[in-house]
Amino acid sequence: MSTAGKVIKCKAAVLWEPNKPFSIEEIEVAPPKAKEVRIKILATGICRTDDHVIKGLMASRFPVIVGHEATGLVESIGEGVTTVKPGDKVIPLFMPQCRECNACRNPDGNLCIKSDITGRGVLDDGTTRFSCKGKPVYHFMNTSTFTEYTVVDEFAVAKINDAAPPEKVCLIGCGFSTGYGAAIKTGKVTPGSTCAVFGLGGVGLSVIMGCKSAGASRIIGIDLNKDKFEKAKAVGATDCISPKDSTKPISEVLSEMTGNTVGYSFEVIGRLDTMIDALASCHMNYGTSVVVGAPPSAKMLTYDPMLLFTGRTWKGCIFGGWKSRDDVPKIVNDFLAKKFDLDQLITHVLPFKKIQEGFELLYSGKSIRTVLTL
Ligand code: COD
Ligand code: ZN
Repeated sequence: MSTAGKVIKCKAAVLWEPNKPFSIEEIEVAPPKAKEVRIKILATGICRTDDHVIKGLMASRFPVIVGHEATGLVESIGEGVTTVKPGDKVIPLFMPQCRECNACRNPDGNLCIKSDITGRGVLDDGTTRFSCKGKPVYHFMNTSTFTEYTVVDEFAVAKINDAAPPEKVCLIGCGFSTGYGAAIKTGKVTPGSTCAVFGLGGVGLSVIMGCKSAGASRIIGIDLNKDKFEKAKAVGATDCISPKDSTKPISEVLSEMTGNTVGYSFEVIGRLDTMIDALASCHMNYGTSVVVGAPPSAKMLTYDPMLLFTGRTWKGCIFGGWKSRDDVPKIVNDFLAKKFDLDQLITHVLPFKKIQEGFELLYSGKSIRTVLTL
């Protein structure tokens, strides 16, 4: 029996207030209105940003359904939707692409004006499609994927190849693309170049995969935790070093190791000191340094402007700089063409009801990515 046009009752992980565990509830999901899409979620990854909402570090209205890295199937569409149809395999997009704002119209832009970075928690028409126990439940970053069904605006969903395995390509919705794009799209790493990647978590590993795929001949991973080195080498790092192993500044260590040839450096930790270290580590004249890690909010940094005066380029990116609706389907096809491997990033797969266990794995540092299947 078709569910189109009807309210769907299903299970969702609801956060009623900050600093409380998820509560698996029966919720009601209203049908999609005009230019909206209702999606049955198949698999969803756990990202640190979801935890920022739990901890109250990121603005959000409560109760809320978080989760923003997923694969699903279109269940039904609202009036006027033309880019997806029921049955399509899709990835919801926390960074939308409306194709009309200045960032969308600029060939180099991707920070769409429709992205919900301020935590409005509603769809484009200003209302929510979720309710629980008679109360409205808010959306999260245009996506809300910790639920069996969600509703998104058409500008925040991309149709992907039907052959894509949902429990793997969900990572293309956030973590993987953020790192991979930082190297390929934002840094524009060139063949034969030398790259330095600061921070070897899941996003740093994805940066390494991007550098490798762009043809870098030397990729140096930097992390305080040497347990991270094995996997970094497995995904393409040629060398790994710990800043603790030398009394010299890390930029000097890298310069000596490479004969002063680091063309590209990436900060994938989210710390002010390592942002400066990464900048100083790329070549003083032709080097490019990319800030991937989200900086701590309301913190300023001081740096020697000579670092830039000599010619370096310092840039940052969100979602790797990709234009989400255009690029996500292509990245999925590149995965299917075996241009990179996502298995190295997925350390745990759990049923959706074990979501709390998935977050415990994140806190303990035991997981790179946990994927929940529905
Ligand atoms: N020097 C060297 N290594 C360090 C240091 C240091 N001073 N401090 C920590 N590290 C290492 C840790 O040992 C760890 O291995 C690594 O840095 C960080 O890895 P994780 O596993 O904590 O984190 P990731 O890879 O999952 O993500 C890290 C980011 C900073 C990239 C992430 O939190 C982030 O800010 N993402 C970008 C923001 C964004 O695009 N948001 C949009 C939606 S998510
Ligand atoms: Zn994320």
